[in-house]
Amino acid sequence: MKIIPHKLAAVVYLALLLSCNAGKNIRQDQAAVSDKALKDCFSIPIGVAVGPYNLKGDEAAFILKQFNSLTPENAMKMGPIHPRPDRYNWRDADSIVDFAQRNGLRIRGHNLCWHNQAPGWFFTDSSGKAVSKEVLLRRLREHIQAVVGRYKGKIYAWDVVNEAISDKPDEYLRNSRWLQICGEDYIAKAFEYAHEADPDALLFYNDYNEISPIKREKMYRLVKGLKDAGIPITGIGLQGHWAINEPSKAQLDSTIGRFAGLGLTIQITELDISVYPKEHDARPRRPEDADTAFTPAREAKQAEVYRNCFEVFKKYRKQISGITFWNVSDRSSWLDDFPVRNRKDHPLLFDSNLKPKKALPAIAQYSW
Ligand code: HAH
Repeated sequence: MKIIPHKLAAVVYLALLLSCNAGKNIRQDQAAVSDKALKDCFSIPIGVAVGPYNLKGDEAAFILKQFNSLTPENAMKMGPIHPRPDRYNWRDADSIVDFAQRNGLRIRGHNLCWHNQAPGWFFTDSSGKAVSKEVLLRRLREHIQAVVGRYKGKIYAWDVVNEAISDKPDEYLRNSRWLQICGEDYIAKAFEYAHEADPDALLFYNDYNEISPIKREKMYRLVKGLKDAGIPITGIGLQGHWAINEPSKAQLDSTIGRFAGLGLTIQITELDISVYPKEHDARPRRPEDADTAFTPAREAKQAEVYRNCFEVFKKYRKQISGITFWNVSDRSSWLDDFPVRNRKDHPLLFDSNLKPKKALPAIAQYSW
């Protein structure tokens, strides 16, 4: 067959045009996924942990675009908000609540009873001796009444008790001042006081390392015990402080699956994925800790862990009623100082310039 040059040119031109257009459509689809705000990818509240410093400048507008729920990272913890018996420090908490209210975001309160960041005065009398169970529970009730009462109707969910379970395999509850003085009653009491102060708020037990089968069973025992005893617990908070090497899909599936049948709602309350293999305790610096670059290999691995998590979250979408990220972007994260001080981490969906990382489209494909 004789090929006529200008006909060949036309065919080549047409083929090129078609393939370019096909490419353009794919690129447009990808852009559509990653341009879409995070909160608009999911039909449940998508939150972020903040301090007042996040609510100004470029981060304020960014938060409003990407998230529709706020958790005060520190401002409502016992120490910061109630530093002395006769003094509440409302300033930071109020500023976060005002920002959320002005802009129509929900608020998850964090937290009402914890062994950490709890001021020493709670547990001691004026001579420094440990107080009685009765005094400690009275102080807890007054504290919860004041904090929950102040934000009644504005905070839709509270982490009532945080991290009460021991990390030691053979120990059930953490050997905290709360446990030492009150026995395990303080946990149920905290829920009762919170319910009394705001009967409409959702009330959560919140903890970490939930993917460990041993800790998970202890959490199950605790929340099931509370529920069966008629204590007003409505949800379980899985913190979700994970890392480049965990969780596997199977680990996460069996974790969420374990809690799914309890008749409690589940929220992922503090999600981040460290680029360093998981370590649970603070430790001194080692030479390899100097290697903090966010390499393409780390980015790809992290995106895969995020992807796996959201694939499993989607499977349990009927049980999961909220997901909160623990900090706004890689500009600043609590993991920059934990478990190793001053080791830069990159655990979030957005980089230090607030630009989406590979993890964002990786999770957006599991929108619901
Ligand atoms: C969380 N603990 C706390 O709930 C939160 O209030 C704080 O701001 C940061 C993290 C997590 C945690 C852990 O994953 C391992 C050891 C201790 C604490």
